[in-house]
Amino acid sequence: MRILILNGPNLNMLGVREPEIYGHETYDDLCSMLQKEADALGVSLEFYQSNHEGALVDAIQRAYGVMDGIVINPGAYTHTSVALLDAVKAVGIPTVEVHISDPDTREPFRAVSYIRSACVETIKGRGMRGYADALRFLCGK
Ligand code: CA2
Repeated sequence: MRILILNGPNLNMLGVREPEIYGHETYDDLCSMLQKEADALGVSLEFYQSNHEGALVDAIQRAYGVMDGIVINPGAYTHTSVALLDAVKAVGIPTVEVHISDPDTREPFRAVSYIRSACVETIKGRGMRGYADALRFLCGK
């Protein structure tokens, strides 16, 4: 089983600022933690992070016919991007939406998620652990 771990804008800044919201762990810490989880589950991961909407759409399209699942934290594009919604619908790959914080309890504009309707599950407010939970969900564990 092959899973794409996709992160959107500013998630490469994890651990650098706003630790009260996003914690102290870095993007590299996140990837290491997920790789260990994947090894235990016997699945193969590919990691990709971009600050650019089109690059994220390209990554979703590249996954077509190659990946069995996608774990995506679209960052701020969650609340704006019809293009990411359409890309996930277009490829038809089971996709889990993850958020480190719980956007529904923050500013009202964060309560809107365009991508949610194309996702098989949404996991929010569990910190980085949410990504591992998403991985296990896709593996049926
Ligand atoms: O809670 C989440 O995971 C979010 O997807 C994170 C996005 C935010 O726009 C969403 O509403 C919720 C922002 C990611 C920015 O990450 C930062 C990391 C360190 C310092 C500043 C921002």
